[in-house]
Amino acid sequence: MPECIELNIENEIAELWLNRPNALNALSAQLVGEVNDALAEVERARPRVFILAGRGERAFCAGADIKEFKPVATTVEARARHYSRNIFDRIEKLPMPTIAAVHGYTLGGGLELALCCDMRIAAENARFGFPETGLGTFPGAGGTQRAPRLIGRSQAMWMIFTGERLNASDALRMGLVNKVVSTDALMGEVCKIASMISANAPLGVQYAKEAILRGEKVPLEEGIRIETDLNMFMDTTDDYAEAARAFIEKRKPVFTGR
Ligand code: CO8
Repeated sequence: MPECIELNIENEIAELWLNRPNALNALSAQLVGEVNDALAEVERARPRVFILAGRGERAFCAGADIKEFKPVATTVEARARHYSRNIFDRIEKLPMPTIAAVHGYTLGGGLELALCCDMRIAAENARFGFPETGLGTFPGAGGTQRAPRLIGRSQAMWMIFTGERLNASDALRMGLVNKVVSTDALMGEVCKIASMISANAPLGVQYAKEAILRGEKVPLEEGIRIETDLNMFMDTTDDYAEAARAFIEKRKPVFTGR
């Protein structure tokens, strides 16, 4: 049984909870290992939506476990350590929509985890920052790449160079999060969004995500070709026909994911 996380998959919605509230959900080696195992389970179960959240009142995640920090002698050892942390890329590559439900401290590797998700919904008490440069390093789990792509180079540089913490309304203004809700309402809001997504055609949602992610890496013209190819496939699906039938019959469509 995992000790540092919880994974619940119900009604095709997966909730992965970081669960070390006494350490503000810091990313210990054990927690990272358990997240890796949980992601394998999510990849196998293929839920419609994946939610990442943190237990306890004070933090989504306060970043790497500083108590486990150990300098290494060579970059060869450092490289081995980096590859053991592939949870970041793995979350980004999940085929279903992913939502980070963030509250309290969301720092360093915790913010980098949230940046791997497709959407971020924040509680009013959320506080965001990259403290790494004050710890003798810099964000190395995607922060220097994903933050500028999301909020722009200059804002990301400001956050990374200064380590200053943003509150939830600053984060919303910058586009770091999609929405801010009261702290008590956080999980209710995230579950509502997850239900809205899972009421839509599964293949429509999945291929939309694929088109967006693949399109980001190529020039617009090629992106349009990717979109067209995936979109033409949609026209052949049962759910496309079902949606038109349901519209004419004035009822809600029943999607099967085929
Ligand atoms: N690592 C380990 N333990 C932590 C961490 C952490 N990052 N953050 C908090 N804790 C522990 C504290 O040690 C304390 O434990 P204890 O009660 O046993 O002393 C408990 O959580 C509560 O914390 P505080 O008493 O410090 O609470 P405060 O309200 O005084 O302060 C802060 C809250 C401001 C969040 C403070 O705890 C803090 O500054 N924490 C460190 C935040 C930080 O610098 N994080 C970035 C680390 S670098 C990073 O994330 C790089 C990511 C690389 C990728 C990693 C992949 C695995």
